[in-house]
Amino acid sequence: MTYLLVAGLLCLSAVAADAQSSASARLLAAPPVLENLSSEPGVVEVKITAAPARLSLLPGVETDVYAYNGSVPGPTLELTEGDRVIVRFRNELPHSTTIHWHGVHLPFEADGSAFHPVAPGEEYVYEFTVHPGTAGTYWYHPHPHHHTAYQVAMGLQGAVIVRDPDDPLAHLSERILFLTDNRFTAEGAIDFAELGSRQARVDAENGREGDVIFVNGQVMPTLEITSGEVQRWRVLNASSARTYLLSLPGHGFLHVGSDGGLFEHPVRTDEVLLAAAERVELLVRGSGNPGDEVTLRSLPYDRYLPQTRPAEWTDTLELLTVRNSEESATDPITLPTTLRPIPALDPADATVTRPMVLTKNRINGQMMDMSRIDEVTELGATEIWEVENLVGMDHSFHLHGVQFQVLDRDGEPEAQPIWKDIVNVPKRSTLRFIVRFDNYPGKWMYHCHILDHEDAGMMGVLEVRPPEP
Ligand SMILES: [Cu+2]
Repeated sequence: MTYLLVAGLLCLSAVAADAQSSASARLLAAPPVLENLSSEPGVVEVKITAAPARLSLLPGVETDVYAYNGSVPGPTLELTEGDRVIVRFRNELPHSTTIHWHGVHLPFEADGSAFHPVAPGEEYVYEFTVHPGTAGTYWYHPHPHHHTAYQVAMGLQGAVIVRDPDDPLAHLSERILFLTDNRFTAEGAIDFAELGSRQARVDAENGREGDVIFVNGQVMPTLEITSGEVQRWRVLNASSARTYLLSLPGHGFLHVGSDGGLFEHPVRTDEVLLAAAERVELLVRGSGNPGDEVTLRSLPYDRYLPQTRPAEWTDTLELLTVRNSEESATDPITLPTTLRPIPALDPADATVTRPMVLTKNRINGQMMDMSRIDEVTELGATEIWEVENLVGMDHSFHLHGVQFQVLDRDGEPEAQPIWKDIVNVPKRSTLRFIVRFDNYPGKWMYHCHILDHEDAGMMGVLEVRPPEP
């Protein structure tokens, strides 16, 4: 058994190495964009079908996948603040599924959580209006009870971009970097650990990580930049569990946005941590001579328990080649120092501090029960949530339907208010965020976004009730 496992691992690495070496400087391509079927101004109407497909994820190999409209990753939903959105969804999978609009502020019935499953062969219409002030980078993925990790690994995920009509960075050229990882058998099938195997136990503990890293579905593509040009990168971590510590040697980043859109003030940094489901907006300036190349990397980051920490965790992963184009240098661009005002939510307005204690597959000692309401609040309430990770590995915390502002981490105040919907809570640490439950009553899930943990029950339900008459 041990021998077979070892042989299996060797095969996996060979597949990964193959994918890397045959990538040979393919230019980065953005995922397709969903076609707007409405001609009415301010209305975006799209059709999405989830169905089995056979696609070439790795060069020269066909793989059975699940795909949104036949592509992995799925097509990008492009929206503008104020848009009325109608998504006509059809489930042609052999399982129940949903589409969850991760981070988008919308009605409970449109959230696509496990409370609204769509059976095989059925259709569901998601309808919502995009709130002003919510321009940012979001994504969509399935959220069926207990089966999210499997369906995401099979290929179901896509980007959502919400634009501000007065975007202060609209003049910059933009790239989506949609990060996923996956694992394949020697035959090129998506590889899931055998039930009861050591790998299955490692996946359950760490969350399933893959040894092939994709950017927009491509392995190690090349992105071109002109010397002096400033590009805006929207980086989405759509991986089930993997955390990336992004670095672009010799360049650095101007970090301008997070899950819920732009910061008030840009932050210069050399490294950006991106846990599963988080998004960042980064500005990158081209420098050097035509043909110069530099690699976007993910540096080692220890989010693991010592018992299941992968031997390769100290490896630096290569994600993307950034190559200076042959075009002549562009004139330097000046960037605004204030991107937009972000009013800080006031802790004095909070009516309650809600403890959220994270342990293995549990929140506040409980595993998810769809028939239980764990927390109750009133529409319009402002609350502080204190998320404490008691264990020796990082977990994340995602709250559906709203954006929140982190107040402090282990007592250390945040430098500026930032809109987020998912936050990494490092091992044995505590962070507090402040949130206001505006507009939408309903049952909102909160959970760890390591998908295997979510599926195993690391999730709870907050009911937001209309005020008593
Ligand atoms: Cu977790």
